[in-house]
Amino acid sequence: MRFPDGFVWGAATSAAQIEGGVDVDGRGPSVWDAFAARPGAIRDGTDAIVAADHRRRWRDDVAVLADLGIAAYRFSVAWPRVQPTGRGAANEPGLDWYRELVDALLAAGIEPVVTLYHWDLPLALEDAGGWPVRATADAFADYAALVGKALGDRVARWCTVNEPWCASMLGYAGGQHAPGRQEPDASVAAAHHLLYGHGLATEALRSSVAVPGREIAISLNPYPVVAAGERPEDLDAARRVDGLANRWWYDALLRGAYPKDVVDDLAAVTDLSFVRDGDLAVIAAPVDALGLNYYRRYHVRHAAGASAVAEWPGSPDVELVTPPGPTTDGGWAIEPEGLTEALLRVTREYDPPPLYVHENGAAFDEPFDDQDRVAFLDAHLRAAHAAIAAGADLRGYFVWSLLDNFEWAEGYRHRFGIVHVDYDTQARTPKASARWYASTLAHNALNG
Ligand code: IFM
Repeated sequence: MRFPDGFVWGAATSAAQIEGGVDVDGRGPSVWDAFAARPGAIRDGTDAIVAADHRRRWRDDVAVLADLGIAAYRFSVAWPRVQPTGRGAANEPGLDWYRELVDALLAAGIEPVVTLYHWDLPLALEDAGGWPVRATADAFADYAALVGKALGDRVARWCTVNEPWCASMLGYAGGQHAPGRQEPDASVAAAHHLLYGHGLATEALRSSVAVPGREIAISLNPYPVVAAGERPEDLDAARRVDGLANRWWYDALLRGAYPKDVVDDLAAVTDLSFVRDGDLAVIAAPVDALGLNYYRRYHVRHAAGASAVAEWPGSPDVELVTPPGPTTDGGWAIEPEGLTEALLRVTREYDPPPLYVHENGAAFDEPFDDQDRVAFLDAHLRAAHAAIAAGADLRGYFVWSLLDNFEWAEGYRHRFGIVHVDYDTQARTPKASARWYASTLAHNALNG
């Protein structure tokens, strides 16, 4: 089962989940530092002050990537390392480290893929209102320009924002992610400003990235939605969740308008008065690629009041259910065919730019011989292959994640890495899945 020539095989991480080194380079505090310090916010009571200690051990991690033959490494830049308060001149020691990391990757023949925002908002910007405030999007554009200027002579592939649905809805509506606010109206403003910030950052990167083959993308996390019931209200619950999880983002980015039914649903919590003339044109300025992060489908039914305080602003009566069948350690149903569906849905309904799976992986607590992860990755790569065969212009796949890491509100309970991290010694040990992935990408093909 061969993949197209030139298919990009990668691995992904994010700054807040692996770097640690919060006291190095003059880095400022992020919303996740503050959130993790709140009693009860992180399930196992941990924080990301050390995480996988990547800020200090990054050379080892580049060596691991090289040893596995991974062609592209998608990592994120920590905004508070570049601008400790989220504004003002660049903090050069922070940028210098990212320059060093990029140079080491390039020297090892590994292509860097730089994500600008993977949820670690500088705390000072949250204190000034956070993503619900328009000024945060303007600040993000300034930050994008600084990073673009520093790395734009050596990095071709960029991602502006990772999973804006999570950053807005989990952070400002459900509150299970930083900054932990439960304000439905603010979550929608955050969603809009994350998209607007993406558009502004795309403009900034276009003028600063000079490497041939420049590719600017955003990474979304689509969830194919299945109605768990046949009542009209179950179908309506599925429509609502599909609207907020998927169509809100696709429609804005690829059609330049928010979907009317979702706007109507949201009228219960917001009048969208923060959307200004011209914003949607900025948001919908063409990107060169679209990243999709796939983990699972959503199975949804109507249940009165089930989501009164949750990540579905304007829809207090939707409930997510787990279908029968195998799950990952996090309880997420394993449904590889959902990846085919996600890739084909965007292909058929939106005429998107070239696609990448920017993240796909699973939590399994199998320290070294992680056969469940091998089976998961194999099944999902087959699903990706099926989508290509059916017409999706999929150009690459990034496994989530290179390393075991800080899984946000779950702390260190869930291990997503193909490389095991011993958090006592910080030793890295490639798991069976890492060897399997190395062999797969070396052949550019799956067996049979
Ligand atoms: O760990 C996260 C990542 O930060 C964003 N996408 C989903 C992953 C697994 O939950």
